[in-house]
Amino acid sequence: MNRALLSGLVGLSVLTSGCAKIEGEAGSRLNLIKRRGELVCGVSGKIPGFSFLGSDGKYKGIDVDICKALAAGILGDSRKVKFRPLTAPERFTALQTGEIDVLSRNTTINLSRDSSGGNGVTFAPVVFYDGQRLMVKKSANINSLNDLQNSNICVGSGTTTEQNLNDTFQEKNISYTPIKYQDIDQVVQGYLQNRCKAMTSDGSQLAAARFGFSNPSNHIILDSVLSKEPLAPASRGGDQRLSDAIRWIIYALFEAEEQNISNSNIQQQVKMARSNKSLTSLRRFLGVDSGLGSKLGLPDDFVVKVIESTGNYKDIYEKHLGEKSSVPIPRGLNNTYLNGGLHISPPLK
Ligand SMILES: N[C@@H](CCC(=O)N[C@@H](CS)C(=O)NCC(=O)O)C(=O)O
Repeated sequence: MNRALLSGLVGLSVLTSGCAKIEGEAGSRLNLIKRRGELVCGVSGKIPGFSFLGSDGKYKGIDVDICKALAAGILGDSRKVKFRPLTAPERFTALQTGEIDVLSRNTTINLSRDSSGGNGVTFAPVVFYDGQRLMVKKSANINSLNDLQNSNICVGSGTTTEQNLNDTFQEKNISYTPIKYQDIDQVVQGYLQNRCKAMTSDGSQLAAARFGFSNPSNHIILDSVLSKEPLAPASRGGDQRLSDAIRWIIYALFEAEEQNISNSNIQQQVKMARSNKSLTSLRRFLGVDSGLGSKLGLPDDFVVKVIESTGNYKDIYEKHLGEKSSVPIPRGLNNTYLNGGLHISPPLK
């Protein structure tokens, strides 16, 4: 091959690989979200404490605040988010077709959903550790799963709940009939109208549903936990730029709790970091010294924007599921690892 042609080809291949990288970045949905100036987040909208459409027309809950934190981190403004209510069977299609950018909807990570041979989505860190349980009427005198022999059980379709129910009851040789519904409201109605002896879902959803009943104390949630339900946001598979940004914004919520940086002291922390050069890791975390944000395609002060708007993970939890909230759920596994829970962030370095 002649030398000029060869060097031309080498030059072209360098160019092509350079271009491919740039194209990869440009092709990320992260850039689309930035150009659009809005994040589209899929939520349930029917679970108090997680995502619930209030009478003021606004969505509230921890799943909603995760969306707001993502909008603050990516776009610098937590108000730049649009919510799409989705049922369980609709949620993955909405992600795959690009109708939503992020799914933040009490969704369990499992192998089938995460793998490219399954739903081909990428999960973010777990934001709520849950487990499947069953709720029954006190008057029914049911104390254990065995008491549910030959019963109808109300369950949502297209959920892990459906499969776990089958696995557990088959293993224990308890025969039952699943009565399937599209969403939690229908599951609740089926149960309250006595079409089923029990309803089953993630423990958090049962607790949230029970708070809405006229006589919550007439219903008990059985002790048995049928499964692990680690709930996490998700984005479409194969878009590392977007999934990295989502992952590290969520980690920042855990890290800020660990460092006691909350929405009530974030401005003081920024001031302190700016005025003291020796606070190197704080300066890095808060973007006073640049570097971390740009690696993710985010502004260097993305952590500040997030904490200013939603607070850290504890702030979010207390607001929606804390003792004084309308759906109090003890933190348990959803505490920081420093307090015996499972939430931990790798170093933001
Ligand atoms: N975490 C489970 C179940 C979540 C779920 O969507 N449950 C059903 C009821 S069993 C539901 O519709 N929940 C209320 C909602 O999300 O609107 C999953 O990811 O499959």
